[in-house]
Amino acid sequence: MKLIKDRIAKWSMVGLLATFAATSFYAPSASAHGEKSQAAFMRMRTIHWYDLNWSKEKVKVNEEVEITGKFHVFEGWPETVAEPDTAFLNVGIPGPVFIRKASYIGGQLVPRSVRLEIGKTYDFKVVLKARRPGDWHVHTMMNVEGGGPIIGPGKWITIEGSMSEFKNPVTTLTGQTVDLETYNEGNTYFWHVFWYAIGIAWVVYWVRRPAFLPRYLMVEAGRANELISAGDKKVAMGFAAATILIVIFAMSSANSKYPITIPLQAGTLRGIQPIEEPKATVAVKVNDASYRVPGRAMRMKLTITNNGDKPVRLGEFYTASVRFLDADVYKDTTGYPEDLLADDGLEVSDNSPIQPGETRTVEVTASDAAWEVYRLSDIIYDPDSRFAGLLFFFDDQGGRQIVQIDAPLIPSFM
Ligand SMILES: [Cu+2]
Repeated sequence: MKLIKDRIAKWSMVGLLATFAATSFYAPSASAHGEKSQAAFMRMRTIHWYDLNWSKEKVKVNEEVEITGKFHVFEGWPETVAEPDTAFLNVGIPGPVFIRKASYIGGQLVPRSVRLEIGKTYDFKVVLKARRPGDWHVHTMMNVEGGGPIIGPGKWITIEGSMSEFKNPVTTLTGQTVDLETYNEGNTYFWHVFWYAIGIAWVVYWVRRPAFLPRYLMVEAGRANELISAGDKKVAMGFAAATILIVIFAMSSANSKYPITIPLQAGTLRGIQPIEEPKATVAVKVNDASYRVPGRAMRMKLTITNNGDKPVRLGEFYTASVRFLDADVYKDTTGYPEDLLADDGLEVSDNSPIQPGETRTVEVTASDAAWEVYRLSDIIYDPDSRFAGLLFFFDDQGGRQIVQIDAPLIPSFM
């Protein structure tokens, strides 16, 4: 019996060690940072990011990268996400590996929160300046007050160089140029150390004498007054007076060194200009849409009517950052993140040009590993099985039409 116990103990120890070893060697490189775990239907039905462009994939410290693109605030915004009355255009990076030099929506600088309108499309630009060397997965994202972070597609950008070279100069309206990376650092240190030292000095003054037991007994014996001498009272007054004097003197000297200061600038920006995408002359009706469980594809039956004057073909279906393209019609040249781009993931039963005036019903299949990797397949766990996305149609002259679709998405198990 004892032998068996020993064996169990020994093997559990071995198992424990093996687990430790395995977990310490297992270091997956995270390629998505938060969005995968969010509800699939929310990612499909909140903000549609498109026409994204990254000016560079590799930069040196102090160099700038510009991310531009458009986003559409989906009409069927989910109930559980507060409307984007107060939203903030952010970037999703692990701390300030880049700093944000500027960000714009509709050409307006947006350092503060903005009010976005449901159903509208906006263009944006974010200018980042490289700070910390490494490979970083950079997302554009929108923070919605009462709703949470809405994460756009992430792209890997490499920064080379050394962080010690990083500079962040800014010229104030008082005419001096400072480096925000280090500005006021010494001053902050000085005052914190100074006051901390005074606090310590006060404590040390008292604990030179026995601190606890003898004092406790004296108080118990009703002789508390003898614990504080006249000299102690003078020292206490000295500390109190010095503290008040130093605060007043330091404050007035700070005021004379920095005579012009302003309060923090804040407040939501209203009246952000949306863009007008030309009204699509293609009309699409989603007859039904489904996805296999388990599986990596969704299928939909679309009735497409071309009301324009040029023949068009379906080139792309976008949903939740994932782009499914029909390689015969359209190729991406923007360097869209590989794991989100299905170069030839869109299959249309008949994708010959749809002539002006023609109506055609087609079976469309969007399939790619991304459907599973980015857990859009997890819509099976969502309380609202509806999807939304954008369809991009192209005519033979390179003209593009964007049609938004939105319909229930029904699972099929057999
Ligand atoms: Cu990421």
